[in-house]
Amino acid sequence: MTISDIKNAKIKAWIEEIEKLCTPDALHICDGTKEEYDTLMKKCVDSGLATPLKKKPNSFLFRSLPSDVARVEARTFIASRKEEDAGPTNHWIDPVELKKTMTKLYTGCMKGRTMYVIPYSMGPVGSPISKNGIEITDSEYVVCNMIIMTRVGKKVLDAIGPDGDFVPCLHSVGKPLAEGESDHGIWPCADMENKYISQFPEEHTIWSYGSGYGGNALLGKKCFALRIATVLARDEGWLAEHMLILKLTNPKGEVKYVTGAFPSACGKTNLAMLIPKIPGWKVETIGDDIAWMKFGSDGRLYAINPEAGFFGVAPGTSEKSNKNALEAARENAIFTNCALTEDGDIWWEGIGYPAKGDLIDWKGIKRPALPKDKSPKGEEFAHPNARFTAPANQCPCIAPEWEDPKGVPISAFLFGGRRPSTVPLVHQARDWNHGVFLGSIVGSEVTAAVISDQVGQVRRDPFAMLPFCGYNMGDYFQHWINIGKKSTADKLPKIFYVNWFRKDDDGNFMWPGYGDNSRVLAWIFDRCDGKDNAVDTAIGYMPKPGAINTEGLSEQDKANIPAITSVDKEGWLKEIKDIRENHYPKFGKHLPKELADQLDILENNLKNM
Ligand code: TSX
Ligand code: MN
Repeated sequence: MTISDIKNAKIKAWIEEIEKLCTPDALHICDGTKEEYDTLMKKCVDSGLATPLKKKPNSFLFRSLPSDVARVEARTFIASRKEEDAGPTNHWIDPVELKKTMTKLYTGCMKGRTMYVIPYSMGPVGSPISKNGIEITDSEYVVCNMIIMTRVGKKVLDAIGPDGDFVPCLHSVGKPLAEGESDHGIWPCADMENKYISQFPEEHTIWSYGSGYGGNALLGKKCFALRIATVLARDEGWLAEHMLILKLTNPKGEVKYVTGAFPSACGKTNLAMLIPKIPGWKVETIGDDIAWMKFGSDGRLYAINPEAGFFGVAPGTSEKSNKNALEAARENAIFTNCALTEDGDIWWEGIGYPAKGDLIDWKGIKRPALPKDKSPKGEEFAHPNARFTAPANQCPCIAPEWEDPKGVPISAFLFGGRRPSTVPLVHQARDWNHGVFLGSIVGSEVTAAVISDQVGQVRRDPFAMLPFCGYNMGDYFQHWINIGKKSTADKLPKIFYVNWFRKDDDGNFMWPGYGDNSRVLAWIFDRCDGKDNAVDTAIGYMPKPGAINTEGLSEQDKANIPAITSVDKEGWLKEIKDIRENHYPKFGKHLPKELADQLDILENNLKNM
């Protein structure tokens, strides 16, 4: 395509404006075809940025710089006119000041590079729940990832039409090249203090500069489908959530769809692709990261996965933890910051087998492999945030209807976190507002996987949205309360809190997790049918003794069930104190009264038990 194929005056004017500002050597309008993907990937291989993998057809390994390996929350900004609208959990910045600063950075920033224009759709093209974006970038890596992760091409320009809406997303790696200079195989990016991942919620616009990695650079994902989409969802009465989407089928062939929000390091992608342990049950994937949900005319919420691929954390992914993800990334995949084996395959810690011979680590250094699949902290061969990018339709357990433009009707929302104590295996909210309360208190134990002085403490991550809400999180809670008033209890999803991570006094996990979580999903499924499988407790509905299917569980796992399905009164009273003193006060007058009430109700229930 060329610029003359662009009939939408607003898009054309914007491209020309950015071209004038960034002064690239060339302009390329992306059509998302295989030929385009292959050409751009070859450019990456020729410039030394990508390595073709002999053992994985049409797959490539990239190594970033050590200074550009993850989302940078400290450089992520919500540029609303008023600071209060960004709220207590976001980094606010004045939009006028920010535009001045970033315009300076963008001036001439694409010298020596090609400016790519990526028309993309979040969600099936033409679905009433989908939205369109246009990303301008100077990174071939970004274009190739966007082709896997979203729907790219002329069909999107056609869907936007001559005067339709789109979210403008501007991205540059922030490394202009001098005359005749090339990257020489070095990942281009800017210094930390010049990185900006900026959302303009009032203008529905994204400006990103200085990072080429993941959510900082693939602007359809966290920046659009979450931060900007939460703002659109608030204004238009729907939900944009950091949730996986599952299809469950029981032995009778009945189907239900559930979505679930989990903080990082809880195994959300593993849950999305789970292989059930109970006979006759089937679990399929609709999405592993983001759900957009709108009310249908029947008063039910319908969800789409706005993405078309998986951008998953590689380390820890094995035949045992997630066979389906490995399968999805068998070919046509991009690997970032994984280790490279002598025979031209990738390797990472927790892949399930030791590597042989020498490995090239994520920093490009050749080192002898260890005789195990773990490495000491700081000496990993694959970066702990190394990624695979894989097309969703290559996942063996992808549900046939994953691209249905209507979306799938949702019966349940799951919330979860990594909680070694207090929070039981599963409990169900008594009503919508109680469920919103559970979402608002989501938290996860800080694991040793991140460098933090908070290891072992609970870090609150309400709705697993802490870094992804484009406006005041207190107002976001209120939006959730309001959504519950738009339908009736029989049609709204039932809300559950799950915890796969309870530990005993010796620090051993008390629940086998992984495929055995299907036992909990089955209980939830039956709850949604109103089956008499629960008891009413101080914290909500919990499994009746014997209601969790234990067929095939070990005796030890069976013996643990009473302890992880009972109410820990003292633990919950401590939890309430922490919420009252440390969590809810952050939101000030933006905290919905309904949530303060829920806290009082819970405290009363516990004191009366
Ligand atoms: O992803 C996980 N899930 C969800 C799976 C569908 N993980 C990995 C978390 C890090 C990303 C889990 N880890 C889960 C889980 O349900 N549970 C646990 C804790 C656990 C770890 C090991 C064992 C049992 C529980 N047992 C053995 O290794 C034998
Ligand atoms: Mn995510």
